[in-house]
Amino acid sequence: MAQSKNEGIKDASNYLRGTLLEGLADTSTGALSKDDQQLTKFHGIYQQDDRDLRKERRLAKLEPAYSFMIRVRVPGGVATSAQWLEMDRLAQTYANDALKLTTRQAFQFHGVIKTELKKTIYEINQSLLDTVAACGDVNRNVMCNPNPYQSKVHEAAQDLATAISNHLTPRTGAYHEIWLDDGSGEKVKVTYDPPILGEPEEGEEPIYGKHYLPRKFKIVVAVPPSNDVDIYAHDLGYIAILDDVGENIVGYNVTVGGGMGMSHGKEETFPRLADVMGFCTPEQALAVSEAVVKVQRDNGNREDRANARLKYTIERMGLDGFREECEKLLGFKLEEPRPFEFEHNGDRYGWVEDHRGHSHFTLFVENGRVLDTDQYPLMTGLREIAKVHQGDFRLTANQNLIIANIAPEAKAGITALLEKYSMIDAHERTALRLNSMACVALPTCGLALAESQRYLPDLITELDEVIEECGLRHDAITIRMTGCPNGCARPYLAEIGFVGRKPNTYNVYLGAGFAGDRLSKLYRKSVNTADIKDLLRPVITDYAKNRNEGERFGDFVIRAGYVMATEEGRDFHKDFIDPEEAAVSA
Ligand code: SRM
Ligand code: SF4
Repeated sequence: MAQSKNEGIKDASNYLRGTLLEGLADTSTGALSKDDQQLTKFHGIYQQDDRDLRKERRLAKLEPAYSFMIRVRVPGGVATSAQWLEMDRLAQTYANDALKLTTRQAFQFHGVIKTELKKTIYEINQSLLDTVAACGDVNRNVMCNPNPYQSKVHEAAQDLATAISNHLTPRTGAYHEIWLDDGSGEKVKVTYDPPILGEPEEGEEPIYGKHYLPRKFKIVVAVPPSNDVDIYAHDLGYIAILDDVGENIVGYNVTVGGGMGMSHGKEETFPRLADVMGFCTPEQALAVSEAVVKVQRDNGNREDRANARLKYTIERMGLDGFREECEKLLGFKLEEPRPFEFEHNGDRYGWVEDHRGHSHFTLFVENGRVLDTDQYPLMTGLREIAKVHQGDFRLTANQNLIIANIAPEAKAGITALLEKYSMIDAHERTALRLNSMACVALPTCGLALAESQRYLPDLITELDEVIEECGLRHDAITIRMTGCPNGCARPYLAEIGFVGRKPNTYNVYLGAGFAGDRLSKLYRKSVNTADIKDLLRPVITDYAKNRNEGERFGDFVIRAGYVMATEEGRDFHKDFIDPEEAAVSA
């Protein structure tokens, strides 16, 4: 099989330059060339068009309403108040007056037009955030639990996330040349601290080489018992192992080969949970990230992008074979993994105080959408807080926001603003809604088959009736929706998952682990939105009546026989209990 088209585009791009400068200068269209659209992803930019307007524009013989989505990297999700204010300003100035907090602790702007793209990227960088490698076949934003109240341990985990992010950032000068050129002609300095393993690749990219990775790559650092970052969904993960007193990180269990994406009807594609590969010390952790990236670089499938993620490389090489290749590069062996336990993958809302007396407020932001409405001026409220807040903001992997590190003397002022803008009780909702997540989908996502963030809130309102009837208001059940099977809101790790098939039609999945440690299973195919509530009512009612003490919804639906447990990603599509076949054989 020939190399995939994207490999040719990377090869010809001169380290991600392509014809981007020419394309940006062309004012005859709001779009970029097809090949350049692939390259902009490495710069954190996606060309999109407003799908709500497609038909109208076609009829009017106009080109689609092109604009760009920009993703801003925020390692570990930590942003200063100044950075928040700047993101807010850019959203009002160049984007669609809204900020999206993503499922990977990043900011997204939607609706930036081509002629404003360069200015926007330049101004993002002025705020000391950037967009390079927010997308593309490289390591993306590195995630970390945003739990500042565990300060010492968390600080070390956060430092590792930042160090990995820096170490694996592409070194091409293209980003600076295209977006940050201030006319000085200054070259970007290439440094690696610690130095890279083995011989550097030729050219401008000592780690990635000219062809970068075969596919996207995602890394996370997690501190148990919180798995709010969904470590098992990542290509590479670090599980912090603490000393006996729980105050220091003695090392990390290393996980590899997680991922969510699949395609409907293609059983050779499947979500997969990461495996625990070994244990490394904090000093070895950075080198491990480089080794894993390089083994994937050299062994990942470059012919078929649907089979190119690390999860498929590991399926092919086997975990032991993959580990051996990493160890060859590292020059040492990984130790046996240490025991650990995760308890949940959701967020905890409201106030928490740390040992220094600093307070942290976790704010429920439904589906990560920060915008003003007549009823709820959330964006204005957060702007007012950012103007006075001396601590920081932390984006969670569940699309929520922590207003973190509030000194005792500042708490009353922040509380007053939270009250004034109705944020203080944003989490006075059912636990179902508080544990919900939806991807962007329509109208911007070019891959969406159905609605997601514009629909899930309404569906939850319907399901809340059942939840209240059953007395489950305070019982957390994770519920997630995506507009297609790519899995951007990690729906296969939710106890109830909806995955779009076509407008108003979803596959329904049940039975994932509450701690994000077991994949779900298909419960019903192609359910119309009008039927979802009636489909789930008996299952939720059964759970309320017949669950064991402390039993989670995801465990119950397996025990009660609604779905079989998914033990391995490669078995994700097996054991679907087809209701029609079951009815015939009964
Ligand atoms: Fe995603 C593609 C949005 C997290 C798996 N994702 C896309 C694109 C860029 C569509 C495209 O390629 O044209 C979406 C842009 C929509 C828009 O208008 O904004 C998109 N993904 C998102 C975000 C914004 C969803 C959200 O509502 O928060 C998340 C941004 C994360 C970030 O800050 O970097 C987002 N995407 C994820 C996750 C979750 C995660 O990483 O924890 C996954 C599943 C995990 C994984 O990677 O396996 C995910 N996105 C995908 C895939 C399928 C990858 C695969 O291996 O098959 C695609 C499509 C692709 O890559 O071909 C995709
Ligand atoms: Fe788009 Fe699909 Fe990702 Fe949702 S899951 S944002 S519809 S690619």
